[in-house]
Amino acid sequence: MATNPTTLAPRAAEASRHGLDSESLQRDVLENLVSLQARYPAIATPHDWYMALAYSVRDRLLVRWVETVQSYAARDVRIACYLSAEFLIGPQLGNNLVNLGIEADAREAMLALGQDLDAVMALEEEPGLGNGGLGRLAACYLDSLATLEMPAIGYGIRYEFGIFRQAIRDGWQVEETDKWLQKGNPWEIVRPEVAYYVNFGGHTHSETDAEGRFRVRWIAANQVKGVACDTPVQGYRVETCNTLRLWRSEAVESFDLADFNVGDYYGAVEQKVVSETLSKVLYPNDEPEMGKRLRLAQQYFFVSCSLQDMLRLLQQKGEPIERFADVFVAQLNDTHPSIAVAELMRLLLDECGLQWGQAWDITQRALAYTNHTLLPEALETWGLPLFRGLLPRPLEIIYEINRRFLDEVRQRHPGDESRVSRMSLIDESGDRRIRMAHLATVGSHAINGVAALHSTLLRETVLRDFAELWPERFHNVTNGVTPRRFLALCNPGLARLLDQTVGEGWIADLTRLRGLEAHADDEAFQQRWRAIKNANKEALAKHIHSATGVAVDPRALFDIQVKRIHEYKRQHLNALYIVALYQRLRREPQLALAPRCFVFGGKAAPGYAMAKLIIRLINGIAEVVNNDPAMEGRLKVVFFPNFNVKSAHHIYPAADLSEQISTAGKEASGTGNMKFMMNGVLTIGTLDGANVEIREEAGAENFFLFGLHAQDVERLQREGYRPADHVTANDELREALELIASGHFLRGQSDVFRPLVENLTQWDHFLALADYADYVACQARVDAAWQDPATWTRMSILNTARSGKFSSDRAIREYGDRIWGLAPMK
Ligand code: 26V
Repeated sequence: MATNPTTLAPRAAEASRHGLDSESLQRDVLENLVSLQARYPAIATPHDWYMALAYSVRDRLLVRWVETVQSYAARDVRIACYLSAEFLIGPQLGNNLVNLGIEADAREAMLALGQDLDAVMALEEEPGLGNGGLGRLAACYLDSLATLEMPAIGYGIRYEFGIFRQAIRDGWQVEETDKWLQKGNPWEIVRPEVAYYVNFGGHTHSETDAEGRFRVRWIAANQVKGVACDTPVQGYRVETCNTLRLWRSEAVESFDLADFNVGDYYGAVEQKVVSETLSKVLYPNDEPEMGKRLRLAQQYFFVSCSLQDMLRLLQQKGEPIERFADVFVAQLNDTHPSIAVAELMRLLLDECGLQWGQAWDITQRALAYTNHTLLPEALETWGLPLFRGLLPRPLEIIYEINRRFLDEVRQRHPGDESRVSRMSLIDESGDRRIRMAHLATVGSHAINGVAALHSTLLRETVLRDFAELWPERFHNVTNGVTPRRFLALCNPGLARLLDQTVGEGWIADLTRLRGLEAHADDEAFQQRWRAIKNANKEALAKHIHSATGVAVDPRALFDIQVKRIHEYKRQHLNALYIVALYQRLRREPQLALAPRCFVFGGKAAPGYAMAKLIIRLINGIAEVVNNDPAMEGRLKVVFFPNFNVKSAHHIYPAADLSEQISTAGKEASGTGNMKFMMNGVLTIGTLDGANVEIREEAGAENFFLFGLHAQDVERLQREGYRPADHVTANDELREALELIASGHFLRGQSDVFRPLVENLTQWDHFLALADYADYVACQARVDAAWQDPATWTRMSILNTARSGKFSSDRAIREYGDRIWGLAPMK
């Protein structure tokens, strides 16, 4: 029964804020509805109920949060700081309920208030503060750090506009702004008192101080203030609640006033607007940088705020500056925060007055760098004029780091000037540019790739000279994903069956899923397994219908490819196969092929024309196939718009087949592949990224492998690849390409897909045509396996059973042991 909040005594209300039972939750939700939303139940909107529940859950996190923060300040612990320009944390309510262990109580409480928990959770806007895998990885790692009770802080940028929302109009991607903060963010605590100033522009001035030491002052042209916006990160069923601290930029008041006093009111306001623009919008990480000054400013802004915050915490702990690297280790999530090498040096030299040698020792011991891509066009560099204009003092420090580093190289390899220029932090081959991966490598004590194959290739290619110089600094840490969100939360049906079969312990120790192997051939168990998958497919079918208007049959094989749209990920290879299937079925309606529903999802970078064209092609194929009566009950094609964490929750658990078909050597790891595997989805894939390890774990017989190996790809490209040969040799492929070029999938407009077809037949940089025939043959094996439900279900069960390695808990333990010197608390 609902309680009248006005009758609650203050003491009782206080106690209820901590209570984890459904009654105290219910009381608190009602109280928050009145005191925070200013609403009574009768007039409350569904969103009011969401806010009231979110605040009630947050209250329960705060107790643990405050205690965790206090214990880090008081105890002699090393704190891992995860520096990342992106944190794609996804919706918070459901995850916090799971981690606090109060989902059932919350459901009961909301029911008593006349609300359905799932409907309330569906109202949450997700913070899209990341592009894809890299940002989501950072979020999974925060979940594991808290769950393993490891002292950690996530540092990043609080973008006002996250990744754009993708709408599909007339088959094309259209970008819309992401207004995730419009209705307020109940998970965030803004801390105006935790703020730092960051310099930009101007010049430097060197002098000798009273003690005769060389000192540099940076006389900045302007300053921006960074304010801490904190989000609690609750571990799974533990007392630890860590912090995600995101920086929001603000104007510096005193600067405004100075301008105001001399009468330049509009100048002052303009300065304010520029300052506040810094944290406005997330850039796509998969578009070439080229002169994006604001992006560099963002990177320096969040890195400087974070390092200053670490220095302040060090002081609060009463530790001397010499102990910085004993108290903190900062992991650089790709090169986006690699300016930390220069900024930490600057803070230690210019602000703390240390000598170069000591500052460099601290910097190297405190920093570690993770590389997330080998694609040459993706390696970050910044032109010198832009860098100098924005960051004159960090640039001087980079020059000095480079001078000392190249001396070392020359000493080790006398006369080898080509090695020196290959390794230099400055690329002098054209316009001079700073190589951020080299800066991050030189400034770190540990460098790692994100899957075994990727780490090997990293040592052999992009960072070869560095791995030769410092082999002991190179590591592999294969990525992982959190089983809390990507299994327990998003697949409650399967989670229940797992609880009953192997015990609840699997959620914090995913290797326990091995206990499922014993049931893989058990007919009754197989039936329950299939029933859960079917229910998930029915639920996805509803989402697909409401998002696209397409009705799909849950009995069809759900063949799914969701990820950013990229030529190297080869959504067009999948599309080519669908076109070939379509032609086959038209020609031979009796063909004994299992009904399939192909689902695609993913955003294209706004400036990436080819990726946008691939989306248009998929939608064109979908329109033709789905409206052809001959395809009814045989073939369906869906492009699910605006793939994000929230829709991912519905997609992974409902898939039968996971498409991981990138050109071997190009996908550093992939993490969607792991999310599918946990949910009992079979993979069709190349030997790329973590697929290699997924296949090793699952067993080769439970993985559909095709395609060239990384060495073949490299050799083929070196020796001269001729895609046209594959077209001539394969009639089905040739006809598919011709049909696309003819405009058949764009209401007869023959010019639109031409560039795509020409690109494939002339260049095919990612060898889609070279892998085509093998892919098609592999898809035939998929079809055969699907037609035997006992075989398929066994494979599905074994995939889940053997997915333990891909928990982010395992990955974080490895970072803790090998890189941070930091053990889990429990
Ligand atoms: C950036 C660019 C920029 C220029 C155009 C091409 C291009 C392609 C990709 C990227 C992404 C760079 C960093 C990144 O997001 N890497 C992803 O990190 C994931 C987490 O480790 C990993 O699973 C993905 O395989 C990897 O692509």
